[in-house]
Amino acid sequence: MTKHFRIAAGLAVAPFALAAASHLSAAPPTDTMMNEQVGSYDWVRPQADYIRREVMIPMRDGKKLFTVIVMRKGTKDGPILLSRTPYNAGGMTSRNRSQKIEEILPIMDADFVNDGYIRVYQDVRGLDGSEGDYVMNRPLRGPLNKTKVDHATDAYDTIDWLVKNVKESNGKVGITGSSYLGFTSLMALIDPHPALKAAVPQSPMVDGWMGDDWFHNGAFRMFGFDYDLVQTVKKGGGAVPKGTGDEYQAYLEAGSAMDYAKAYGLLDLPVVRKVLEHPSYDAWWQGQAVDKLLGARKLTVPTMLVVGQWDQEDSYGAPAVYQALKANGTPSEMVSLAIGPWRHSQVNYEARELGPLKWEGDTGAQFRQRYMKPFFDCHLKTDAPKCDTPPVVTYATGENRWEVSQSWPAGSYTPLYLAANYGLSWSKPAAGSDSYVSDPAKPVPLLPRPVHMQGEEWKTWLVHDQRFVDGRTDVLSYSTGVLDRPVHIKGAPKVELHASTSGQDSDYVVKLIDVYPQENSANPALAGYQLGIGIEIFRGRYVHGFDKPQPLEPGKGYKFQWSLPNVDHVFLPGHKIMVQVQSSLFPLYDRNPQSWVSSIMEARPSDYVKATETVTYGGDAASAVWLPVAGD
Ligand code: PG9
Repeated sequence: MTKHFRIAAGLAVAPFALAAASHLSAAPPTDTMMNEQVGSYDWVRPQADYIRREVMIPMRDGKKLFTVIVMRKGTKDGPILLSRTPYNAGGMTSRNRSQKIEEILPIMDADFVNDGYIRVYQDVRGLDGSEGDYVMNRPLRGPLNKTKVDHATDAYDTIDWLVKNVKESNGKVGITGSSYLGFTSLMALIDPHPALKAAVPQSPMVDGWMGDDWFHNGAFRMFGFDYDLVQTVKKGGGAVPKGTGDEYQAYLEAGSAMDYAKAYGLLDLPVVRKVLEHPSYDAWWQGQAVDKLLGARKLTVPTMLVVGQWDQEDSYGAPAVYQALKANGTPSEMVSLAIGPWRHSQVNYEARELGPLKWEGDTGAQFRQRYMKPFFDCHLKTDAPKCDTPPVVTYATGENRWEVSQSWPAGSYTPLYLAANYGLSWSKPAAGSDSYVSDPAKPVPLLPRPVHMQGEEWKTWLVHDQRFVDGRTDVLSYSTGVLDRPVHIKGAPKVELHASTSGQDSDYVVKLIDVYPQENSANPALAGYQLGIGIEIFRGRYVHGFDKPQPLEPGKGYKFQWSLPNVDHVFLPGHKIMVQVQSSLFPLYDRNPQSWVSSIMEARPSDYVKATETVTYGGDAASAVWLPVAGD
């Protein structure tokens, strides 16, 4: 060690030695072989700018739920903002193990805790630090749940304990969170605690069969098994161990959902067996539909429903609850809707862009500060400001601006008809048809291969350039000419597809696409871009009803009708509108064998057959996409 370093080292050691000596003398001598592992360490230091408490809150059945309470030091008379999560409340409130409150909480919380709010996160029953049995999306007490507890009672008991035991609170509670946390927020609205004064469910899971997470219009999302393996296994859980290859190939080689579950040992998971046992929209699924549960009740807690228009996981739930509540006469003062330019849950993160699309600023922060927090403030604060929550607030993508509407949908449905020569026409065209061969051995990919749905691709696949399917003979593409005026749509486009199959079952996927001008010097990445504005599937066997799957008669024409996700979008002049029709979207959805099997979950390799699909237009079988055109 050089002389210089030694002195420096000596100097460096001296203060430590002095400091240590002042403490060490108080401690017993440390012999060299004592066990050096200590029991615990409190990472929240005295210098922290916040208070963080971990408590076990007793539920009515005696089970205790792990709950973390965080607030800035000095908070008093504060509203409580509660989230009930299956994703580890302890971890969600200890990011970076910082001494600064803004650093340990999710970024959406900063505005709230810096304005006197008390933030509370709780592990749902049976997961992480909470006691009890875990049941995925635990149904409401009743025919599907014979126990005395569910997310409504657990929320009630939690709120009751909080307002009685958190001395810094003003006795008023709001509830929020995205996806599963949006689901638990909605469930808290059933027989709510009187202290619950406002709710903002974001991208809530509402109906797992109709359009949230597990199925869309009957087509099954096999990647849900990965989620099951993560969420319902105490030891060894995680993504299904199919390696790092092309997921398109992995799922194709596995075969049906049952074959896939067997190949990866998933049948031991009750939640996997439940889904395999309930492929159709039966009483088990219908009984869990939260839009139906809430639509049958009077809403007593002001609620702002939030969703992203490119939400790849739960685009169905929030608009469905909104429509169900409006249908039962719930006034705008009690229920409002917000749709932003976001992927799943992006409302709670930085949202300046999505894929190649760039917005006017951070639309997540804009929404939270301009609409979400004022909504909570006016219902939760002591000496609250007046409520002026807009009935519907949406971000008009294309023109990239927030706008308020008095109702939703906010456009009048206008048919855009499929026409000859792969055209689209605002007036009914002459009759005709186009055909393609759908081959389950070569399904249309969700994304360019190799497909990886575990990573970043998963967040943005809905805005991926659709040109990657160019040239596929099993994808029909219809287009308008270049638009000479904007076409502004505000609502859920509705598909009316007249089609027949040579098989006995078929899936149909329709994509509504915004085609950008071929040249774009301002942003070359968008030159000619084909941006999905809505992509949705319909499983043909349910054409007579989602609870009664029936074979299709080969060669017979059917009218298939379903909705695309809710959007506020402007097709600008110079752009084109495109509609694509295909019969698979793989491996997002399991393949339709196209021969008749009682349950596609258990289709055998020999059941998968090619089929010729025929799409008709004009005349009495005029396929169209009905666009909710706003009268700007
Ligand atoms: N979409 C996720 C999920 C919700 C509910 C059930 C299963 C999955 C989520 O992001 O929580």
